[in-house]
Amino acid sequence: MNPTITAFELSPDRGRGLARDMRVRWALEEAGQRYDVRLLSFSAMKEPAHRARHPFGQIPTYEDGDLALFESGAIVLHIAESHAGLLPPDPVARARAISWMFAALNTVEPPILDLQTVLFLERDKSWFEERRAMVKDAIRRRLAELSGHLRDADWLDGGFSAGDLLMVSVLLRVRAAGILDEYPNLAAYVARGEARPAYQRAFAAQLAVFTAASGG
Ligand code: GTB
Repeated sequence: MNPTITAFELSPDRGRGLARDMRVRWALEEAGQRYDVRLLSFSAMKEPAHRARHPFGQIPTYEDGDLALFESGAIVLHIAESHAGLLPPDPVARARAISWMFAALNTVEPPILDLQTVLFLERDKSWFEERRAMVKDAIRRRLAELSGHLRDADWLDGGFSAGDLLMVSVLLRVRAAGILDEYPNLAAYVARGEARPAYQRAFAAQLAVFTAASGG
């Protein structure tokens, strides 16, 4: 039996890989693990059947036999721990790769999420321009630090790991705002992630869902 993940039936990003099922799909593709997908509408996500899997009524989830997981980071960590290729075998290198997973989700992603909130929910506020500038500066501070760490390396800490998978996924969410291109090494890092065959397969799979649901 393949594991089953959940994803948007009709993703608001029109299948451009920004919803968080993409990280899980990418990890599964890197691991060479086939998977099934249960597509959910926004209302189905809030039904008891889905809340039994996800207390907050969101996607993605992951089910494999008796195991049911939610939170994209926890799901990617589980996949990385149960397959070769996403975490180094050496315990020290492995712990460092896991640090990068948390850094992506807890340190780099929060200001990026703040910008989405400002752009989608706060445009009508009198303080919109000021708040947008503050949040963009907060993102720039983090990206400058990350850029300084990466320098001209291909990946954050040795070979490609689940830490890179999550960091690239997070950085992709800020590209449309034009900020990523201010840091050429980070833009190149993201492009390296996107060029991986596993990323390409995951992207094609979630785009196909949107294309089918929207009638092509
Ligand atoms: N911390 C959780 C995780 O990492 O798994 C957050 C999960 C989450 O935010 N899920 C979102 C969701 O289910 C989808 S990914 N939202 C529905 C709801 O809360 O009712 C967030 C997302 C949505 C849309 C875009 N987009 O259109 O670009 C990008 C990301």
